Amino acid sequence: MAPISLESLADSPPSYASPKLDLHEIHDTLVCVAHMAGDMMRSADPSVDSSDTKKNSSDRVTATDKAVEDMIKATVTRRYPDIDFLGEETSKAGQRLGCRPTFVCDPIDGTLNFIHGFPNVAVSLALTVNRKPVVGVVFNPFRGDLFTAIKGRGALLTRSNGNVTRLPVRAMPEPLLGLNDALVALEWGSDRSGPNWELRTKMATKLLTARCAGGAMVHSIRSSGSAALDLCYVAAGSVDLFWEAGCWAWDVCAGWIILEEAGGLIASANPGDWDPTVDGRLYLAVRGAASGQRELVEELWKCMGNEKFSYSK
Ligand code: LIP
Repeated sequence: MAPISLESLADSPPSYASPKLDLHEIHDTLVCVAHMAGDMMRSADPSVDSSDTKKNSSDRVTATDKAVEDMIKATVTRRYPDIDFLGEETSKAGQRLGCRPTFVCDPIDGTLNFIHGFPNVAVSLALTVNRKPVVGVVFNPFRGDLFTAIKGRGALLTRSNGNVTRLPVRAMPEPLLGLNDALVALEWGSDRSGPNWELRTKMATKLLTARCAGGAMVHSIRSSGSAALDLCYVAAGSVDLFWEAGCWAWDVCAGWIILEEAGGLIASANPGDWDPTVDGRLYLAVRGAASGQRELVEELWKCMGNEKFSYSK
């Protein structure tokens, strides 16, 4: 199939007119759009001062978040007018992900990193059908890492030099031996008080604490500031587990299919649920491995005791 050019995306009439979705073509379009978004991010000059706050001082948005989403929405809805669109910056309060084919977009995942110049930032684009992701594209323009997946076709990492690696990076990933041997990703979110915050901080302490003092003594914790990239790092196999609650479908949708296609598993951040939804705001992702995936989930759930996160959807 001929690659899609930027010019054809800007000018072409809608190409989607039947219920049959060409996932490869949609994938190529999303890759193209992700590069356009990356150019906008790289040429922006964001700062803490020029960003706006949303819910509080740690929940921020920039003019670039909005401009990138406007560009993405205009481009994909012109080309695929029959596909719905759900984006972080343009969604209405309470808007739910439906069963119809839907583009799910986070124009800049890692906005705090973006405004501080910390180069762990990505545009995250997915197509969902029946509320499940079937195409995912996560692109970090500052590192040049492009993570992609199509359902049933595996997951790839394309580097800025053009090298393409099938995920996970290790063809034979090591077995998972338990939390004590794991590198764990978790994020802090912007809600910094209340029961969810207490559970998050208590768990961080428990995961890090020595086993002789009642903890799990994980190798360490990483907080990259982008849930989309965290999922990609688990897909790559460079992080063993990602435990996160409170973020939204646009943060996780693309990374979810990339992780699944790399042999990873997603359970709920709350104990007992092996079948979470992309908009359920509760995620526990484990890398691909020949053994130990479910045991690692059970071990983390056990660390939570009787406590659970509680979020409205
Ligand atoms: C952010 C996430 C981050 C999470 C934040 C927020 P944004 O997305 O990716 O990992 O901790 O709560 O949702 O706001 O930068 O698109």
